[in-house]
Amino acid sequence: MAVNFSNDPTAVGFFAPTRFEADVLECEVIKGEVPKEIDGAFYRLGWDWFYPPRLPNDAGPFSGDGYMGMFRIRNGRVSYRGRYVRTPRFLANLEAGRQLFGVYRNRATDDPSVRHINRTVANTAPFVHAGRLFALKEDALPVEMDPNTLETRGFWDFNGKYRAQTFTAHPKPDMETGEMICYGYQATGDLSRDVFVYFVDRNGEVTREVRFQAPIVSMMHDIAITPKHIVFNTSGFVTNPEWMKAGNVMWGWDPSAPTYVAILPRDGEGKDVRWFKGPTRAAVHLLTAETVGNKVIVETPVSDGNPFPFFPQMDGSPWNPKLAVTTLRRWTFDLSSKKDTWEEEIVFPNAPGALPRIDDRFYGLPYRYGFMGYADPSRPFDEKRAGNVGGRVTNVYGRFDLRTGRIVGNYFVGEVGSLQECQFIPRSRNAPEGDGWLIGVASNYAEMHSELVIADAQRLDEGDVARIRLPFRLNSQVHGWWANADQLPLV
Ligand code: V55
Ligand code: FE
Repeated sequence: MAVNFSNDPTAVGFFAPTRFEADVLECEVIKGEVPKEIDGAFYRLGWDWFYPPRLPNDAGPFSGDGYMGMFRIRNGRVSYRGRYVRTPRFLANLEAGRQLFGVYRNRATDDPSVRHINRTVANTAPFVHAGRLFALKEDALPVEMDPNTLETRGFWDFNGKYRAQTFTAHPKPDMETGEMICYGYQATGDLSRDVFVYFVDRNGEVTREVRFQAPIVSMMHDIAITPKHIVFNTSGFVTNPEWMKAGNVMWGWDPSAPTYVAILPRDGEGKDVRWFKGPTRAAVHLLTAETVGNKVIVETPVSDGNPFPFFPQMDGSPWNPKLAVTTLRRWTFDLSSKKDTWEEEIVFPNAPGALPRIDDRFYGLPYRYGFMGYADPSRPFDEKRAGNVGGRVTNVYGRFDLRTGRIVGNYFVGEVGSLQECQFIPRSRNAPEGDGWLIGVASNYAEMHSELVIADAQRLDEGDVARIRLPFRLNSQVHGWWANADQLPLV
């Protein structure tokens, strides 16, 4: 059976699979100069379907094969490498010459011959801790990859001390202690309400486990940490056995599902979790959080409805693009109050973005700045030349001052481009918060190739300091991670 994507309506333009692996020993710098101080690697993980989906109702961007890219930056020079993650699923498909796995997180839709094989695509977020590089997806354990060759090393279970069956795509590093705080939800199997939380020290040893149960089975994609607390949240993405039996992707959007937020004291046990309950929301990615006195304050992009059209509305209602729009909001939880509700305030009403970042050195610390790509309508946008993408795309990276509620500068990619998630590179180890560069990949629709852009995070309005041209189109990124050369054994 020949490989043929012509029946896959999502395999078009910049979203078409690339289906090749690449090494560019030195990339072309088409503008400016790559700062000599930068020494490290920008990893980017996303999807690239190697064989077409098995079933038409799959969640395309969330189910495609994991593909890791790496920009190694040193001495003003940049190299690029891209590799598929060699998951058990990828290898089983390669052996068969076709897609054996069915829809997103629903094993019953797989070919019976692979029901015993781990079905993760490891396509969501790169992460670096204790000198190791991981490709993460929240339905499985971390897949370790060689940080230089991007060879797949296999699942990592922390020497048997990590007991959950799943591992989040968004662990949090605590830069003060060198710890990693991570968790798995549906920890004891599909549709379980178990959440297992792990504290892993700077050497990669599990030091503590906390177990609790969520009130519902819902996507719990990200967490936020403060020096005192860990915040977990559910959303309108829910599931149930009947929904799964009908052959659906795991998540459906329930427009009536409440949002539950768990606050776990960092030194507490499962019984110390305090649950709050609020209206239907999707806060998929949390910017970060702070504990101020008796209050926990979380800052996060939020939508009131379903942000992902490939997860169907459970009640059969049409997907509402207006309710998918995010605004950056502040959620305040008062631990001294007996109420189980929280205050919600919209801080940035006009900057719809979904992939917020901070200066990574400030996870678990008081912070002031956020960085996020969003659609800025005041910038020119060549709708026609941007081709099939349609509508407003992410065209700027903004610097968000959470103290004043102002966007203090934004970087514009140009009128025929769009931007993927940015990462922050500190100028030096002890530079003040937000002093450094933003790095990210841009899609150039006019020439159908990708570019790597680097902008000064304190002077975003001045444009990029360097622009690197790839001689091809990169696969679609979900998330990235920046690792300084002192965090990994890089060559
Ligand atoms: C997200 C992405 C995923 C996933 C669950 O961005 C949540 C949120 C790319 O896969 O499986
Ligand atoms: Fe994510």
